[in-house]
Amino acid sequence: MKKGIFISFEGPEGGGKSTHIRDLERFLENNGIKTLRTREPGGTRLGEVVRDLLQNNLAGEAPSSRAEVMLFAASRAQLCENVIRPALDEGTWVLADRYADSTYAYQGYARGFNLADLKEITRFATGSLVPDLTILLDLPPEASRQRLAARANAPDRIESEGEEFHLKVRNGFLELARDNPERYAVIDARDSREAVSALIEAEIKARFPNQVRS
Ligand code: Z5A
Repeated sequence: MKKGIFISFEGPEGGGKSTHIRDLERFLENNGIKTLRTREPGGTRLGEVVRDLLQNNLAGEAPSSRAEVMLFAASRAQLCENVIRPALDEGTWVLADRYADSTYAYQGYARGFNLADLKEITRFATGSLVPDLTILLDLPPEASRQRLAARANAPDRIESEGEEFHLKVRNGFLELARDNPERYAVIDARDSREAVSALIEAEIKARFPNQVRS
């Protein structure tokens, strides 16, 4: 039975998901809460191979758009069954660096696949496991590009998509947040790291007052 809390971090690339998950991890651990960080695609041995297939063309050819959907779903299925559910069952809080909403934003709103189909594939892959809270770190494409340009590594296959694609991703996330206001917290990721972390902590305290106090 699920005893832990499941929090996903979503948003355009460079929004600070990894950074703010690390900050939240420290905050929760100071409150005596055990946490586990996951990432997608990846987070299991199988998932990390899928990540290489998706991002670095490990197979020597890019996946077709439909194969891309199924590969993200396969990585998520493995992660849910082998990592996320067992952790939640033992009372650990799971902090996920991307989850199903990324499929809806990237493969749905940006690539154009039908959201109802993607939801059905996700339901099968996850056994209907939905986060308790989704933190959307919202960033306009130009700010995202600037942050990515400051990194040493070359853009991967999906990062290399054009401006229009990334705008659709951002707007897709904002629409998902509007459609699911009880699950989503939207945070302006252009603020400083300290300001964004403080907003996330305030959101967690407000939503889970019995577990988080200080
Ligand atoms: N994808 C998909 O299409 N469908 C799916 O179902 C799933 C994923 C699950 C995974 O990328 C790709 O797969 C992603 C979506 C797609 N592709 N794209 N494009 P990834 O895992 O390799 O990377 P990412 O998720 O796109 O995120 P990232 O590039 O690792 O960025 P981040 O984790 O959000 O940000 P960060 O590394 O914490 O921060 C970036 C920089 O900004 C860094 O220098 C920080 O120091 C700085 N930073 C962070 N926060 C701040 C604030 N608040 N102020 C200033 N600077 C900050």
